[in-house]
Amino acid sequence: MDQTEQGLLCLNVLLLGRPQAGKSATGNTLLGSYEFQSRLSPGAVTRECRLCWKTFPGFLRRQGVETTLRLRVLDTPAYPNCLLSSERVKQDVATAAEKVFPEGVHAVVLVTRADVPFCQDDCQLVHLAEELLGPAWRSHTLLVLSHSDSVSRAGVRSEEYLGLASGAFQALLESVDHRYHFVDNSAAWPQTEGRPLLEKLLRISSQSKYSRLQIKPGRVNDLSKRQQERLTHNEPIHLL
Ligand SMILES: Nc1nc2c(ncn2[C@@H]2O[C@H](COP(=O)(O)OP(=O)(O)OP(=O)(O)O)[C@@H](O)[C@H]2O)c(=O)[nH]1
Ligand SMILES: [Mg+2]
Repeated sequence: MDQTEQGLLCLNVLLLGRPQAGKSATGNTLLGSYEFQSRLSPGAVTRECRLCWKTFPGFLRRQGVETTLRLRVLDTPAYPNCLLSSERVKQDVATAAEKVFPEGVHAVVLVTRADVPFCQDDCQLVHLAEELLGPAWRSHTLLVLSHSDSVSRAGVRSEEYLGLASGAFQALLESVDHRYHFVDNSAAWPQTEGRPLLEKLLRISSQSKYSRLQIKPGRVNDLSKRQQERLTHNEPIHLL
């Protein structure tokens, strides 16, 4: 989070998750509007990284000053991916994150589904985050469980539900200091659903003293430099 300008906070968020986990939908919930393409697919909907941003005037008060939040969210292709190689996804994410967040990433959101059992693909995300950002990713990460509406419909409380999850899931939860958040991306009011999620991410950023994660040197190679040229022509969308 930049502290140089009084009355302004920046939050750079990187979304990661396996296919159809609800990454794009979670990005939309964070932004409070439908910006990223999100739909049911037997393949993968998001094929390229895409940045959207939004400004929230007067989102919070800091030291008595009304403060604007400048949120930037980078949506990414699924990892692992049935259409793109793992190396390609890693390179694409590394290139895009380095380009759109030159000052670094404040918070990582690992998206997984609450309505299906945690699986091996989810575990691979740990390696992806570690490889892209180094070991510090853990203190900047929130595990987001999408499809919380299914859990609510089943009449189970979220803590009770998590207690029933596999050992691998518990290990992941422990590795991010038990930071998790259930989200219903199908909610009629994404702004209302997104607010507590945003507040949690701001807390994570503040707890890590507003430090920022950089893409590990060496992750962006010549191949991805070519991809970067392509990204330059893919103008980000300014929402407000
Ligand atoms: N009911 C419900 N549906 C959700 C939720 N989150 C996502 N979905 C649905 O799940 C499907 C996949 O969501 P996406 O946001 O496209 O998932 P993704 O991870 O971006 O998918 P890929 O880009 O294909 O990897 C869509 O039909 C969403 O509407 C949720 O919290 N509740
Ligand atoms: Mg997507």
